[in-house]
Amino acid sequence: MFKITTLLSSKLGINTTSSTSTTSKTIRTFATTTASTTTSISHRPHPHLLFTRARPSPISTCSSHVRQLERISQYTTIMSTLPKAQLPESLSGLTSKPKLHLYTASTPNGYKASIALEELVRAYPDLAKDRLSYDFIPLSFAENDQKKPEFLKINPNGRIPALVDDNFGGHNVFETASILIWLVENYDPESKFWFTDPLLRSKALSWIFFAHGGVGPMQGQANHFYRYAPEKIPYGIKRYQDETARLYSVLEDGLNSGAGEWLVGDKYSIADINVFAWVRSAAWAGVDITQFPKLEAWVNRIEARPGAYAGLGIPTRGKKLTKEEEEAHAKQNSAWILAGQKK
Ligand SMILES: N[C@@H](CCC(=O)N[C@@H](CS)C(=O)NCC(=O)O)C(=O)O
Repeated sequence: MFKITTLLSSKLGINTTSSTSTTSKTIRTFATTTASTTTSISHRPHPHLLFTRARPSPISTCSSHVRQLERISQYTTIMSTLPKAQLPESLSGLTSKPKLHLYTASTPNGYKASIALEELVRAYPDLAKDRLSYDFIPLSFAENDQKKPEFLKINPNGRIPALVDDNFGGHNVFETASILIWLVENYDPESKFWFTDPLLRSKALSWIFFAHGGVGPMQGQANHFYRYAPEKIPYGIKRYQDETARLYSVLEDGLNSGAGEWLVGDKYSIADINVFAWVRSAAWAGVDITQFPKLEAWVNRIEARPGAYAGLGIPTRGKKLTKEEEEAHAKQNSAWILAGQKK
């Protein structure tokens, strides 16, 4: 096994510093890779990531082992070190292999994608049995999963969420707004969450870009200075909280100027989903949402939707924290956030 380990290391660039038992798991034949359809399913990112053709190296002094490996299989699967994929509850009866794979975590950006998927699954139950079927891979920031090489091939930015679509040969999509647009363009045939009218679609894109470039980054910075920064810098905290509140006031005006219920037209769309997950976490950033009554009512309206509720449980549902729990949570997060900044 040691020789095979060394061989894998030199031929395929695999880190083989793990124990022999772990290493034995890294060698699997393509043919024996199976998918279970229970709620925890075998993690199978798209083929180009994990299947590496085992080929003899011209510099190998171990050619007999190369041949031995090739006899085991034409392909060698490198066991992913990412967590296993899981089926969402909404697809618990699914018997076929899910087509979409969402890499995510329980954060506002992660929830955007899971809410969109859960809304679509409910809107198109037949599609959800096939092309729209999905599983999710819960990445751990504490384990730095989002920076692992196999994930960086899916999202070179090393952040969640990211989507792999087997309906399109394992096509990878990253950046939340891009994921939402991909989903409605490909899995919303009746435009239940999107717009066929070019003017409404343009309006929706305006709100999507506004939130993607404004609310997410600014509220993220408010979170950082208010919750995670090693020193409390009043200027930084105020700057980003004020800017987040200002952006909320723009959303409030947006709701006032339309029919009042949704950001675009008279329809709940991905323009709403794209910013909702951030606005509902206003308190974590220290921003008081009660200053914006329309926006607060809009949050409550979306939270009451079964699809949004289900999406907020993927991968896990947050719970209301006490002051002490909030501090402990912030401390735990700041450890990986600050460590990550050094890279
Ligand atoms: N602009 C990106 C932002 C993604 C993002 O910042 N994700 C955060 C979680 S909300 C993340 O993965 N953080 C991990 C890290 O910074 O290492 C998007 O919209 O997808």
